[in-house]
Amino acid sequence: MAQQKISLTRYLVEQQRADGLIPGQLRLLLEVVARACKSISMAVNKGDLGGVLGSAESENVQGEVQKKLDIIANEVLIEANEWGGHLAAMASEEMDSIYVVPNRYPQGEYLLLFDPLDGSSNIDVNVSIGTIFSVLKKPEGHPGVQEADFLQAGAKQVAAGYCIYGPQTTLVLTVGHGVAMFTLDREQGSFVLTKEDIQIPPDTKEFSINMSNQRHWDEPVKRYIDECLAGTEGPRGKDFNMRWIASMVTDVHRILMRGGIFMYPWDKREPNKPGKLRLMYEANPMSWLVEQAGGMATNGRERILDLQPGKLHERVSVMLGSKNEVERVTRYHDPL
Ligand code: AHM
Ligand code: MG
Repeated sequence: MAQQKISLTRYLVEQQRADGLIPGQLRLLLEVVARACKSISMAVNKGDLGGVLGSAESENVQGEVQKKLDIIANEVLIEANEWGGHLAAMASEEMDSIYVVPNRYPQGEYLLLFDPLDGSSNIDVNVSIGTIFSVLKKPEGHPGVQEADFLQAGAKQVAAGYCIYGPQTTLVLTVGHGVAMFTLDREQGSFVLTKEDIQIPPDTKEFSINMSNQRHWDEPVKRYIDECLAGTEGPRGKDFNMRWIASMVTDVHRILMRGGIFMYPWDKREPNKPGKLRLMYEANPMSWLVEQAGGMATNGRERILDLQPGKLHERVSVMLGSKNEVERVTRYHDPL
């Protein structure tokens, strides 16, 4: 790292100048999202002292009980983003339908999607959680904005990232030119560039999956994990380690930092549901970040970023991380 600290603002301005990749409106959007993440980070840090822990006694559209912090984070992101003129609408894992920017504010050309607080089950036990976000452009050709405008494949994203609230608060971002990481300097109140051009090693000896679901998996996933578990005696000829934080955002962050494979596959308990994780708020932004870092992301059969969403809250099976491992488990899904 150079001696001089590079703030998120400076990084974005320099990217904008260098290749025009970040139009002014998008830069504003990303700065506003980062500011919202700072506020969420402060709420998370306060914990019990801020009265923010525990359940809110409400359910989201997916029938999951919402935590107070899920709702707080959702409100912070909406309030921060609705007035700047850069957005047409937002969609969130915690809201039934899209939130159109109110008429009293100018309408922008971007659409913002987010999982305001990923890893909700970890909130009350002081384990790292985070915000995941994805940015799309509103399709042209019609006035106003509707839910169908959001139903774009992940390959159409113009920015994606996440912010982790852990021992450090870190923001990880791509605008299609590699992956950069920023760490929140709490004294200065600004995000400082701490890693650029993050690369996921193609091979790994670490997998991340909820092993308690093993008996429900499909054969290809069972085979892949069985072979990892067989260690030096098995076909892989090496020992594997396992990590499962149960916050996708943090499990994927570990993979971006040191490699590994993360999987949340389809399972037999709910045969008609394609998976647990959400395509538009979790899988798409994480898949783009992983691909931008030289990794791979599939649903076992197809590239996640090529999937055409049929609805806003669509779910998907997810396998992502070190390229050679994701390639392998995807190959195991091929019909003979
Ligand atoms: P959330 O968005 O409600 O927090 O749910 C998604 C989370 C992911 O972060 C994580 O990978 C998974 O659910 C954990 O699932 P499990 O409870 O099976 O460990
Ligand atoms: Mg989530």
